[in-house]
Amino acid sequence: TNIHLLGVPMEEGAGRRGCIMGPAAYRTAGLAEELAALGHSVTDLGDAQPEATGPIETEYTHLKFLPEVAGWTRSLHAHAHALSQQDVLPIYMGGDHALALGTVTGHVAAAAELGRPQYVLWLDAHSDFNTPASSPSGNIHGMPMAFACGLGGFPDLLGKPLPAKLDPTKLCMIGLRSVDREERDLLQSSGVQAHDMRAIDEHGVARILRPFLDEVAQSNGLLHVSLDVDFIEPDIAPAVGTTVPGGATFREAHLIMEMLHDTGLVTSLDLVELNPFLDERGRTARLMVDLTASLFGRRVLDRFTTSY
Ligand code: DIR
Ligand code: MN
Ligand code: MN
Ligand code: MN
Repeated sequence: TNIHLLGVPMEEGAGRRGCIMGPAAYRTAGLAEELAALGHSVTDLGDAQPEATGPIETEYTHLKFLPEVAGWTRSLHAHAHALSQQDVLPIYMGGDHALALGTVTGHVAAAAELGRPQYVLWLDAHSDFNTPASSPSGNIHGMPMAFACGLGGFPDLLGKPLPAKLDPTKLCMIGLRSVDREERDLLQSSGVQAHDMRAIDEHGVARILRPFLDEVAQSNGLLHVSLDVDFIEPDIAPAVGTTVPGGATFREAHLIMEMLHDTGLVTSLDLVELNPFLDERGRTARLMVDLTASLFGRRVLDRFTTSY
């Protein structure tokens, strides 16, 4: 695979500072080298820059860093759209989860032009499905999927109308354990395929993920994966501003990545919310690199001779 890494040093969507250091931490942890060692061709495009914007109008005065987030959204939307027209697999090294305002909408727009369905797998403790009206915090990283699905009330973040909306029924979320009250109603009425941690407890990740991957394959879909550090249990992934106990275990997270690799369906990837300022000697950055390596083919044994 021809992998292109794009750094996204943004932190204005999150409630605390530090995600700006994420891309540097992934480089220090050896993301490019690990992927190259698996036989992939890897190009580091360096860091994206936000576009300059004027003030952004809104009636929702609690929205934080609106011009900064809008500048990133416009820039990343254009990057994602352009990258999806090359024969490459982009990895967006965040940066907070507001980066998905641009990456997901850019890939959805490009997929619509191709006439192929765009699917999104959202691995996160949070559904990030708030609108400006429902958000209790005003932190825009809690809103990107509502924006991508075209829900109302958003200011002009993109500088133009959404070229295409993400179909919420093609959005699968796994790992949920912190959803705000109004956000839950929006999520459920939109028809998102939402799976909370209890679903993992009761059924295991494989039984949850398999039907979604089958659906993507059968419809010849494109698949964007968005991996938030807080999807993982904070005991093993402490470097995130919004830890929530009861997250995915080491093996649950790796199994998802291994299954994704086996299908060959993934076409783009966000790595988000890593806050190196909160890390323990690079431990979380290394775990994120290892999970990405599993998604790109690292395994302990070749399994083609054994069926279970
Ligand atoms: C909360 C927290 N639902 C909010 N969201 C996120 O502020 O909207 N935390 N994404 O990481
Ligand atoms: Mn998130
Ligand atoms: Mn989260
Ligand atoms: Mn978040």
